[in-house]
Amino acid sequence: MNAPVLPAIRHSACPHDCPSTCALDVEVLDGRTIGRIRGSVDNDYTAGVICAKVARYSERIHHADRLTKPLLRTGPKGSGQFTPIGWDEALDRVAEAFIEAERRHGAEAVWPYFYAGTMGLVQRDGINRLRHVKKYSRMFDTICTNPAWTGWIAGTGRLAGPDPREMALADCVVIWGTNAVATQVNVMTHAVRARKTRGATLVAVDVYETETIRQADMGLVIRPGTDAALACAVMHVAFRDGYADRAYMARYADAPEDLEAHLQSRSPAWAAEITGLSVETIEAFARLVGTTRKTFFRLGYGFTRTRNGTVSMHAASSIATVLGSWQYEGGGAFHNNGAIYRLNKMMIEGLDALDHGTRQLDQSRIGAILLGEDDALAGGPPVTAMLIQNTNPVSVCPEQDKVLKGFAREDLFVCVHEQFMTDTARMADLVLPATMFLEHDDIYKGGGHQYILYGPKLIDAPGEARENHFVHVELAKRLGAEHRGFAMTPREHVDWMLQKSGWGTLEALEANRWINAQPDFETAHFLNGFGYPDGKFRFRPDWTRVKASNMGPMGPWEAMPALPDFWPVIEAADETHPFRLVTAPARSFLNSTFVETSGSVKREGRPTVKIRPDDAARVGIADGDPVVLGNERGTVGSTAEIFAGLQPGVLVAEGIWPNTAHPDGRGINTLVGADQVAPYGGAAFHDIKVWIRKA
Ligand SMILES: Nc1nc2c(c(=O)[nH]1)N[C@H]1C(S)=C(S)[C@@H](COP(=O)(O)OP(=O)(O)OC[C@H]3O[C@@H](n4cnc5c(=O)[nH]c(N)nc54)[C@H](O)[C@@H]3O)O[C@H]1N2
Ligand SMILES: Nc1nc2c(c(=O)[nH]1)N[C@H]1C(S)=C(S)[C@@H](COP(=O)(O)OP(=O)(O)OC[C@H]3O[C@@H](n4cnc5c(=O)[nH]c(N)nc54)[C@H](O)[C@@H]3O)O[C@H]1N2
Ligand code: SF4
Ligand SMILES: [Mo]
Repeated sequence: MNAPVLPAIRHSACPHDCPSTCALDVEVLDGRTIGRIRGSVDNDYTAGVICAKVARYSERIHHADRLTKPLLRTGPKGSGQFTPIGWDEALDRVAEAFIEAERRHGAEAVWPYFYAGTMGLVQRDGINRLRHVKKYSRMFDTICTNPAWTGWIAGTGRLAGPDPREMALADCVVIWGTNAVATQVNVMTHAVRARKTRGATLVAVDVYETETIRQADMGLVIRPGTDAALACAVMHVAFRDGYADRAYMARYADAPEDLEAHLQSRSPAWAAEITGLSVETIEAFARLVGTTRKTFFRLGYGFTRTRNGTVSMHAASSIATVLGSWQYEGGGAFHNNGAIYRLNKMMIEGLDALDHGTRQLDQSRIGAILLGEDDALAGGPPVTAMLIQNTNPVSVCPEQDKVLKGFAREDLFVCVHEQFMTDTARMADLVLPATMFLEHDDIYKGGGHQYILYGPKLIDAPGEARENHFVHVELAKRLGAEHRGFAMTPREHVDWMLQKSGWGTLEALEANRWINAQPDFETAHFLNGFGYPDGKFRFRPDWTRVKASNMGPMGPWEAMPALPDFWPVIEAADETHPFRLVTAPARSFLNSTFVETSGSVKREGRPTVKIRPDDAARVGIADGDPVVLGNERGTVGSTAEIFAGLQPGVLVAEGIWPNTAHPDGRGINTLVGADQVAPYGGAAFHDIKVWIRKA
C-alpha cells in the first residue's frame, strides 16, 4: 500500500480586516491549490484557533466566481454587462481616464479609494504612493476606527495597552462592545483560559444577546449608545464605596477630584433610566470590578459606532484609571496596539511626495462627494475618476441611496480592482481581477495582539488575476509617476520597511515566523506614565487636540462633555421612527466579504431583523414575515426574526448582505447616516432611528 501524500504545511497570516490577524498554517496541495487552513499552535496569541470562515478558505480562493480577466462595461452602468479585454488595454484605459480628468478639472478630480479588504501593508497602502506622487485627492479614512481610537487616545494618550495575552491572567474579563465570538475569536481563547485556570468571571456588555453574551457569566444587554452612562455609574459606585484608588489617581490622573464631584449625580438609578438595566445589575457589576484588582477591560469597536461613541470609549477606559486596574498584571484596559509598531511607511506610501495642500475627502461621505454636495467636496473640483481597491463602498458605506446615485453618474469613470463581482464592481466602467493573499507577498501587523507576520505567495493566482502592487506600478508607468517605490518588488518593500523601522530583515522574519513587538510591562501598563507630557491619564481631554489626522475637529464637537458623561446626541427614536436599529456583524461574513461562499451563506440564511416578541406584536409582525424598515434616508426589505434578547424598541440586523440579497435591491446601509461623529469623524452604523412594518 502506498503511503498517502501529505500536503505541505506553509505559514501565512490572515489578511482580513480583523483585530486577530491570525498566524496561519496552510495546507498547500499543489502549485495552484490549498486544502485546510489552521490556526498556528506555535503562535501564543492565535493559539491554534481561527474562525470557521477562514478555516474553509479553499471555498473562497478556489471559487468558480473569482474574477480572472479584466472586464470592460458594455451595457448601462450597473447592468452587469461586461466584455473581457487584455490587461494592457485595461491599464491604458484607466490611465487615459485619469489624464483626461486631470486635464479638465485638475489632479484632485481623481480620487483613489481603498480600504482594508487586505490588511497587508504593501498591497493595501501602496495606492497612496500613486496618489501622493500624482497629487490626487486624499482620503480621510473614517469608516471604522476614528471614534474608537480617538476615544481611547483621549484618555491614555497612546493607542496601545497591556499585553492582550494577559487576559488569561485576569480574575475578571469585561468584553465591552465587541461580539468577540464572531468578530475576534481569539479574545475568547484567552478570556476562557482565565476562567478555566483562575475561576475568572467573564462579563460582556452589548445591546443584544450575542453568542459572547451567552458565554459570559454576567451579560449586560443595554440600550444602544448608553455605555457612558453605565461607565459613569460604575465609577460613581467606585468613589462612593471606596473602590477608587485615590493614591494611584493622585499620581496618574489629571482631575480625579473634578471627576468625583461630577459623578455624584451619576448614580446607578440615573444610569438605570438611561441604559435600561436594573439598579441591582449595575451595582453588582460595579462591585465585581471594584473588588477585583485584576480586571481586564477588553474594549471593542461596536459601542463606538454611534454619535456619542468617542465619549463612550473614553468613559469606559476611565474606569480602569479610577480603579487603578492598570497597575496589575492581568489588569487594565486594552483596545488596539496600533502605536507599538512604529513602521516606516515612507517607501510603501510615497510619503516623501505627500503634499499637505491636497484636499482630503471623507471616505464615509462618498455618496455626498459623488453627488457633488458642496461641503463634501471641500472646495475642490468634482470627482470624475476613481480607482477602487480592497473595499466595496456601494455595499458598506452609509447613505447608500446617494452612493448608488453617485456611482450611476455618466461623467464618472470608475475602475474597481476586485476578487469578485461585488455591488461596487457591478457599477464600474472597468473591472480588474485581483489576487488573494496566498497568491502574493505581504506583511501584516496585529491590532488585537503584538505580532508582525509575513504572508508569502504560496500558490499561483487563477487566470489573469494580478496583485494590487502590479496595478500601482503599471499605472505609474502610464501616468508618468516617478518614485523609487514603483521599481521595488513587494518583498523589497517589506525588507526596506523592516530595516528602516529597526525590526531586522525580511529573511530574519521568515526564519522566525513573526516579530514580537510587545513593549515591556511598565510601558504597556502606563506605569512609566500615560502618553501625555505630564504622564497623566486625561479625565478631562482636550477634544481639539486628540488628533486622528490632520483634519480639524468636526461634527458637534464643541458640545462634547468635558468629563466622562452620557452625551445624548444619538439618533433618538421618535413618533415616526419608534425603533433604534443596530447593524451588527454576521459571524460568517466579514463586512461584505464571504457573502459569496456557500458555507457562510448557508450559516447566515438570509437578511433578517431581530425584534422582541412584545414589539413585534405591537406592530403586527410575526416570525418570518417579510418586513420593510425605513427612515428619511430610504427603505430596506428584510425578514422578521422574533428574538427576546433585546431592550424594548431595539432592532438588530446582522451582516452586510449584498444589495441583491434584499427584496428590493437596497442594502442595510440605505438606513445609515453619513454625518460625522465628533470630534474626528466616523460612521454611526449602530445609531439609526427607523420604523418597521410588515411588507
Ligand atoms: N465575523 C465577523 N468578524 C469581523 C467583522 C465582521 O463583519 N464579521 N468585521 C471586522 C471589522 S472591519 C472590525 S472593525 C471588527 C469590529 O469588531 P467589534 O469590535 O466586535 O465591533 P462591531 O462589529 O462594530 O460590533 C460589535 C458589537 O457591538 C455591539 N454594539 C452595537 N452598538 C452598541 C452599543 O451602543 N453599546 C454596546 N455595548 N454594544 C454595541 C453590536 O451589537 C455587536 O455585537 O470586527 C472584524 N471582524
Ligand atoms: N451596516 C454596517 N456597515 C458597515 C459596518 C457595520 O458594522 N455595519 N462596518 C464597517 C466597517 S468596521 C468597515 S471596516 C467597513 C469595511 O468595508 P470594506 O472595506 O468594503 O470591507 P469588505 O466588505 O470586507 O470588502 C473588502 C473587499 O476587498 C476585496 N479584496 C480583498 N483583498 C483584496 C486585495 O488584495 N486586492 C483587491 N484589489 N481587493 C481585495 C474583497 O474581495 C472585498 O470585496 O464596512 C463598514 N460598514
Ligand atoms: S479570526 Fe479574524 S484574523 Fe483570525 S482567521 Fe478569522 S478573520 Fe482571520
Ligand atoms: Mo472595521
